[in-house]
Amino acid sequence: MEKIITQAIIDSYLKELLDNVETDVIICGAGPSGLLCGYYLAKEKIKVTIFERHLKVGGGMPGGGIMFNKIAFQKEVLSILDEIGISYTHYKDDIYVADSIETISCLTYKTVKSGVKIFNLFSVEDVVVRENRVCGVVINWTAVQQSSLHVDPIAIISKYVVDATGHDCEVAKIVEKKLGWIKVKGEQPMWAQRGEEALLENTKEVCPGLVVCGMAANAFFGSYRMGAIFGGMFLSGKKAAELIKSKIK
Ligand code: 48F
Repeated sequence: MEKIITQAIIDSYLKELLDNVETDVIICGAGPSGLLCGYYLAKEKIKVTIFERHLKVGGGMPGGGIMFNKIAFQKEVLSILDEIGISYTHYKDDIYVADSIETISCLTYKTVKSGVKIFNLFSVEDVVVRENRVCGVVINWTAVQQSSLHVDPIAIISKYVVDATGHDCEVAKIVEKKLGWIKVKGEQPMWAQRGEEALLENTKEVCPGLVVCGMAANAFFGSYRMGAIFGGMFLSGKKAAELIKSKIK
């Protein structure tokens, strides 16, 4: 039995990894914006592969605000919550509250079931380029990175790369540092209203082949942070998907 268990794990994992060596869209980071972006793309039959650095998916969402596992949403995203199957209650004015564990569970379920392949424990450490276009990423095991082992990475090829790495905007920073094609301004302090308003506008293709979404988009354009309100993250993930869909199809 042990032998079959081992064979089953290795065989099925390697098949999936091989199947994702070339994909339509690579999303870097399985936080709320990256997951939702993946969900809307996969719904359109676009092949999506997510690489997530950590063991768990969800980024900053499960932690809620200061580990109180509640998160806030605005009225305008209730239709997305309904589509994903997330329950919520009205709190005050146009603010609604949801359980962060339920939210990330429902979102992960919908994303995976829509056909997105998530590889956890992989860190994106570089991009692949051709001429003036980003056309893939370079990945290595997070454990290799953390232990500073000298182990060469592998490359994954795609039509589009999405930087959904959150506050650190890591993929865009690699492009800035190595190629100088773009400038990452860096995130501003907290101003929830302004941060949320800016997020949709900031969700865009910042150089050929690279789209920023979620907090990475605000960090890229030097906009404000907003704390444990997630309407902007959802709208940003959806917009990134629509943008890529219009280019691919
Ligand atoms: O930080 P994160 O949740 O990003 P987001 O989708 O959402 C932001 C909110 O959680 C919150 C907020 C709400 O208003 O401001 O912060 O923009 O998720 C980012 C994910 O990317 C992973 C990281 O582990 C996290 O799960 N990540 C970061 N860098 C890399 C990465 C990398 N180089 N390779 C792979 N994954």
